[in-house]
Amino acid sequence: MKTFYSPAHRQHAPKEEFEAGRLSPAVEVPERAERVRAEIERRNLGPVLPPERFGEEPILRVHAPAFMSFLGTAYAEWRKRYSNDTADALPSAWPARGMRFNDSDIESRLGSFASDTATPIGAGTHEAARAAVNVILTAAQAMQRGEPAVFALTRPPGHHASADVFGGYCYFNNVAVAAQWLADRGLRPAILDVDYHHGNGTQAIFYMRSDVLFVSIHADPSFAFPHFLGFADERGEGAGEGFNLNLPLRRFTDWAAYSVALEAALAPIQHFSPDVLLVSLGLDTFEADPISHFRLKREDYLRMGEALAALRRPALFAFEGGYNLEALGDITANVLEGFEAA
Ligand code: OKP
Ligand code: ZN
Repeated sequence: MKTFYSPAHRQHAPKEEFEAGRLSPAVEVPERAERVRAEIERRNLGPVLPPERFGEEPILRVHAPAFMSFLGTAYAEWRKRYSNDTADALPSAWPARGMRFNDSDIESRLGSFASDTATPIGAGTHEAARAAVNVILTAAQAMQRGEPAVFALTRPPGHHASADVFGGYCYFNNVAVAAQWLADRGLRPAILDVDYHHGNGTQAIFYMRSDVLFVSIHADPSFAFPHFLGFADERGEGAGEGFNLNLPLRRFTDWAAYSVALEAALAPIQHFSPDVLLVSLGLDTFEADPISHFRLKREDYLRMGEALAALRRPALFAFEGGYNLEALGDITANVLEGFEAA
């Protein structure tokens, strides 16, 4: 299987996030993607290829123009405001209930476009996020040209970003941009999100639509991030009713329970009959993930790949979360290898 990868991701190297009442070391770090690339090379899973450049247009099919230009200039504006300070841009105030919308300065823009305090914007964040989109669009183009399966090693991740909100370590929604790009070319995409956290951004982008199916298996938002979306009763709206499926699971879910949910997710996907399955491949369901609470083991990721292959559909895998640096390469490659072996 071909892997698409750009070293530009390294330009996004957050040091800290504000979380659980304190500044703590960032977990969404460059080493994540480097570990995965190293393991793909070590196992000879296939060529690792650079992205082509796609420009802004495919991003603007999903993201709002004001959001797009905000991400382009946010860090420069932040530096101008706090010129003697080298810290990354992080919001500290939001237009909560009862307040007015305002986006006249960088502080109000950060509060208007951000959903959390864990998603810093640094000097190279925009460049890296744009490269991730180019990586997944190059992968989508390979699918359009008949590739049966590809891996987009996207970093930063994307599934928490909506049309005009960034957060949860995500800036542009890589998978949503790719799904839209494929739909614009007459292909029928379905998205399966297996990250530990609900893909609230992807859900929001396609919630009113019947042309893109979104299915997500994740930790129940009644105890897990993103807290405010991802419940089982969210089934889509208007034309999109019935085209959104959430399968929230309890803490400490292991493969026995997870595989039941996975089968429940695959049935509607098979029924939708997609031309391309996009997998938001988060690896933070692993038993030793430092920020998550499921209990999948290394070999379970082989089974996951095999289960996805049973759909007999072309598949685009896109890297999302997963924070155990030591295991990350192994469990990611296991999914891809399980898929190819089946
Ligand atoms: C991004 B991805 C938990 C705080 C979580 C943000 C998590 C973002 C996950 N106490 N903070 O879906 O892996
Ligand atoms: Zn996650």
